[in-house]
Amino acid sequence: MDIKDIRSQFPILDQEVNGNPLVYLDSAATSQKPFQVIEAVNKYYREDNSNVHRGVHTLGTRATDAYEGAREKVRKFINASSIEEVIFTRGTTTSLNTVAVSYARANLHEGDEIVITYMEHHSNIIPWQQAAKVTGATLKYIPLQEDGTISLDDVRANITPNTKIVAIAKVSNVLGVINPIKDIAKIAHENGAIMVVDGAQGVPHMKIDVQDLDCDFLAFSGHKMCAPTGIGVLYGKKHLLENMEPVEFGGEMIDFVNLYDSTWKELPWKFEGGTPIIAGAIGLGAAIDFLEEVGLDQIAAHEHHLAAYALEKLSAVPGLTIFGPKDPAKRAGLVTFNLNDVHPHDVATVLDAEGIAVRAGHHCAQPLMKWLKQTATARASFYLYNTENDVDKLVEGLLKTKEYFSDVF
Ligand code: 7TS
Repeated sequence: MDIKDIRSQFPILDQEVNGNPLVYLDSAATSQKPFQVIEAVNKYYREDNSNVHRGVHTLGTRATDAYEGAREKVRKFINASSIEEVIFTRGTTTSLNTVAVSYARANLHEGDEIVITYMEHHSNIIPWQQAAKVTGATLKYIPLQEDGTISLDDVRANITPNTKIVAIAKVSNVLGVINPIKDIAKIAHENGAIMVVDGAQGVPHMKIDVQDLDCDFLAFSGHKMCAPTGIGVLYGKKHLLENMEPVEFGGEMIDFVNLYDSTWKELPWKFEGGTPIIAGAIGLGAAIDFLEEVGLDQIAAHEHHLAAYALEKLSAVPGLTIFGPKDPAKRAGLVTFNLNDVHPHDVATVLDAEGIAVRAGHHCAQPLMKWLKQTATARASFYLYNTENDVDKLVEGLLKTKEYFSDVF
């Protein structure tokens, strides 16, 4: 599929915002959805809507087949060994909290360590803070190098035989840094720790193979990979999940319920209490089909090209500071910046008047903002439907912003 074909699949892109063609540069917050996904969700509600795993009636069977079919698509997409290892959740945040509550609280004790980095999203910080408070474990941060990357020497220095959990993002949502998860997982395992990967910004953009990475848990969100909001995935190694207690109890997840105790269904359903996110999972399955049709390698190469192009073009904007590595080889498809002392919310507002959507704020990464010595930043993030023209428009928009706020230059 060439870029024109890809763009034609996303109806939302074909519109004007404030009198200008929409330039959507906020896919790291949430991606747009192609026809294939919209139609799959539409078809489910129009033709197959029913609860799953219970009815013997035809609609119930269709809904169950579609829901479980989506699980198999996810399994194949991340190369999990079995569907028992693929749990549907609400998203990355819920997936990480599930590990922090069910695994960490049961397995950590005083003197144990949880190791994360300064570049983590709040969803990969706060669950560990809470687990540390409850268990008496210590939360440790791997420092960042000057360009925002982490070095394996620092990883080795911070992971010790006391470390029980290492939890790191595949890709930073602010710096765009791609972390060497396979190497970090090896160091974690050599020390007897498990490796938890926040895949929110990684899984949508590059081929992730859980067996190759040898990660123990992987969390990601459907809405950042062309699927609806409200659906996500927790991958976990079977032997770990088998020994974990569910965090939500009720319908769907039980085997037998007695007056004073109950037993759980087998994996993965013991972690899916209540009526699941059926339409969301079906939408995620359709999104995976779409991404695979385009090809994850093509998507990664396209975004990598756009990031390199953006770094080059943006460096010509006077007064613009770009955060994260200058070397495009170390980056995924997003660029975070500030324009002199103009507040990023003002930058985003002027860009919006030009039809350009970027995110401004702390990006749910306040410890990283502190490290960057910024209160907030602006961020342009790319996906498979973005073009060099989008980057050119961003540069034009920033030059206009600069004119508008000429008193701070
Ligand atoms: N981890 C990372 C690295 C993220 O970028 C995000 C969301 C999350 C976890 C949480 O994902 P959720 O789907 O559970 O909310 N990041 C962003 C962002 O950068 N802008 O808006 C949401």
